[in-house]
Amino acid sequence: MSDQLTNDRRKFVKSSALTFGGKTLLRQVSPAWATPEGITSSSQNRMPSFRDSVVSGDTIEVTISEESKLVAGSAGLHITINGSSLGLLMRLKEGQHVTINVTNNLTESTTIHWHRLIFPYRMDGVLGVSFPSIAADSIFTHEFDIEQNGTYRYHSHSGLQEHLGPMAIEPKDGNIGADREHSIILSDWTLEDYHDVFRLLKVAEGYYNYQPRTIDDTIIDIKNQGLINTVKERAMWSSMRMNPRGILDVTGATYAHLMNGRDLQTNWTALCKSGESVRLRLIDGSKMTYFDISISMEAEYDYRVSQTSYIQPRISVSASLLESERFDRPSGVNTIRVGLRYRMEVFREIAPYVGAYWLKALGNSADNLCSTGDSVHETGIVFGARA
Ligand SMILES: [Cu+2]
Repeated sequence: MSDQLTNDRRKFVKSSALTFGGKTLLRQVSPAWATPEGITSSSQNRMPSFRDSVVSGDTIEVTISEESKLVAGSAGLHITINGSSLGLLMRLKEGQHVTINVTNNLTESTTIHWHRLIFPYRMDGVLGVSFPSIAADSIFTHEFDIEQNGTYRYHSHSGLQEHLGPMAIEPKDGNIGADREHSIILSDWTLEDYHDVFRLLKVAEGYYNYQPRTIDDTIIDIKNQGLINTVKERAMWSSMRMNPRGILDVTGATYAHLMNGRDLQTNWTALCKSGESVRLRLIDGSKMTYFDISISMEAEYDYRVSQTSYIQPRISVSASLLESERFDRPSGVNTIRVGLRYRMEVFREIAPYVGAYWLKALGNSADNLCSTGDSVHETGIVFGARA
């Protein structure tokens, strides 16, 4: 994201225009609400580029249909909400009363469950618990008071249906505490029919697990913790009839992992201006994936030493945002990297640089490196050209 950061307004507009160009080609992949610009206090009321994908107000119309969509380079059938498989971005306000009319255009019944919202249970679409389902070709009206604020999602609670969408609820005073905000849905998507996936798992639970332990791992474990401990540990897992590497039944063997509907090749980008405060609304909309989120921040300063050359001290910090003790990943700072570069602006467009850096791993990242016998420090030389 930091490469996109610039305080040059012209560049900002230019890069947005380029992304818009790309978006026309990939319209089907990413929902219209996931613009690189996000939502700012000034765009909030106009919302020009979002078309109808960002909705607010007291009455919201939702239509559920089935359409062919392009995801991760392949077309497949998706259940969509108002034309998008990642739904509408509903921007609501704490204290308001909202009416949401859900029209089911599918040939089967569906539901919409408002995840973690506090309201009368009969309004919540949890099939068979609080709700009978919305039959094909019919409309259900959800009506409730909004009693909380924050980031939420809504999703189907019927069979293996996968449609979902984001919901951002502003506090009563309308202050979201940032100049700009981006909603980010992380999800997983397979081209296989979910009923096939389900059947294959019933036939062989490790069907999508391509990384079970091998004899090599046993040899490494014996080296690291001794024969007795290795045997004890293996016995513990087998007494539980579990595979220590089988935490997720469905893996990247069939899933494409998506950020706002885009895969690694088409990559979602967020733009911000220098000096802005930014709020990220992160939503795990996956069926079966834990996402490890980390963020890296860079700061640099230019000291001019002559007409054409600069010395540039820089620091970058990378930190995990999500804590997942189960996987030994506490949140916090993972690495700190400090460096110094020397840059020559010989040509107007391109400035070659050379520099050195020193990196230190901290916390859990350092522990992981220690356990494999690697160093927690790293030094290196960098060179390149700044365009
Ligand atoms: Cu839920």
